[in-house]
Amino acid sequence: MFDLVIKGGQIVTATDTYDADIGISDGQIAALGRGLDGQDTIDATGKLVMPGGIEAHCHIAQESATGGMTSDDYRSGSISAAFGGNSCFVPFAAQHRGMGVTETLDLYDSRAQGSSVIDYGYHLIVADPTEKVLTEELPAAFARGVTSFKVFMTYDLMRVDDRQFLDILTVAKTHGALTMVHAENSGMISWISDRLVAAGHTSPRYHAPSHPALAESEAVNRAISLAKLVDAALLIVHVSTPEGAALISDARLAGAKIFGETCTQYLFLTRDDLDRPGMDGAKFMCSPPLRDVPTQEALWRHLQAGTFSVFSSDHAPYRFDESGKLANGPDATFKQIANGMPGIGMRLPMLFSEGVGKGRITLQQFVALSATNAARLYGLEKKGSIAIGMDADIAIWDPNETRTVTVEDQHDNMNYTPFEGWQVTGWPVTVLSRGHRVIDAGKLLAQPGHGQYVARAKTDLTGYPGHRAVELDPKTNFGAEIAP
Ligand code: DUC
Ligand code: ZN
Ligand code: ZN
Repeated sequence: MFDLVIKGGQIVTATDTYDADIGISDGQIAALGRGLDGQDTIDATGKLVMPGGIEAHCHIAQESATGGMTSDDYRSGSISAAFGGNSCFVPFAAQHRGMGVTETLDLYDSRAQGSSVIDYGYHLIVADPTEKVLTEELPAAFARGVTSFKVFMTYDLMRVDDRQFLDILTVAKTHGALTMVHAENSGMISWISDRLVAAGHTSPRYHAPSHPALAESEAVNRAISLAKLVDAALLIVHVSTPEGAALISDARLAGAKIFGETCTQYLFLTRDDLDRPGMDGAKFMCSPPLRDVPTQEALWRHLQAGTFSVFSSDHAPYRFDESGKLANGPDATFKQIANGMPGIGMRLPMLFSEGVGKGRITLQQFVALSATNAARLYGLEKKGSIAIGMDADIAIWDPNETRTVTVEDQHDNMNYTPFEGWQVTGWPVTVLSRGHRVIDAGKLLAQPGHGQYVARAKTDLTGYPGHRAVELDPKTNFGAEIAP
């Protein structure tokens, strides 16, 4: 007799589709079979039973370097994620200059503990790689289960230079952590932005030309080169251009430990959305910016071909009012408007409807992109699949439910969704976290605090031969041991 049995559904994993019941005890999957009985039962007849989504790129209770706070905290952000089919998420914990890493993680612990309805971890943003950070605090973060570190190549208050980037890659490599990078060329962006503003081109639509595709591809190429120099693992986040994606694909083909991520908005929105009347374009400002339809098609090809291991929302919620997008007034220039848009609740319904529903990806690819790949890459050892011994983090989808997207359906703290009015088919109707119903039939059933911190393991790099620069290899550099 199990605590809970999910009966009659079609189970989908990253490799298989099969009919079976799932027996759950003590929050874990205890059996897969037929005719299982439990103290409690969920009838999943006609439904798809999949691993709960893992949202691996979102900004929750995070202040920017200039002080603006995201509108979602761990309560509202996790609730919105859960309504969108997720049972785990990994937001960022952002170090700002002058802050320690341990202090940063303690701060985010205080924001997350007792608030989240789903399990969570953090990626650490490193903006101030002092000697203490490199030698003491990053290893301590890793030991605490924070096994991924993000760096920025742009934003004056956040970015690291190439040498600092190499230091972080090297420490990450030593411990088995994964470095993540926001890859855009800072000088190109500030040079164009200043010229646009000086010429009076200040409205939100000029955010697109201020962040040219070349700024992304130059930085992606440089980031990959730095990672290859020290043979470290690197994930390029929120890739928005075919050129950036092709660089990642080439590096992967060459065996380098390079990974890529793209996001919902780059597949479904374009720079024309930035050109909406008045300040409405501000709702669609994110960095890198939205591109065009040919770019969307190229990014779909890369998603299908496996260039992108992860597909994320990059939920960075700033309300369309003076608390968020309009904090610098109704006439702010595009340079003064917060970058980011919400989407944690729409990542999976959009990918399911437009991906699986329109024959662009298989159900298996959907599961891989929604949960399994992120679990493996980010060391969430008990999550991301339906197998005996895994956490019972499960999303049950009605593949036929059709909805028109509204902001009310997002259950976040936002006053808009960039996907308003889209028709989607396929909806997560029940979401379980460690066997506990978080969402069922449109209702929130978990309390804030149900979600627990998950210490993550290191990335499995099996199958990546890597790349040893001859200049760093003692066999070919006259015996100099200068990097691990
Ligand atoms: N980078 C992100 O990852 N999200 C929002 C804005 C940004 O620059
Ligand atoms: Zn970024
Ligand atoms: Zn982001």
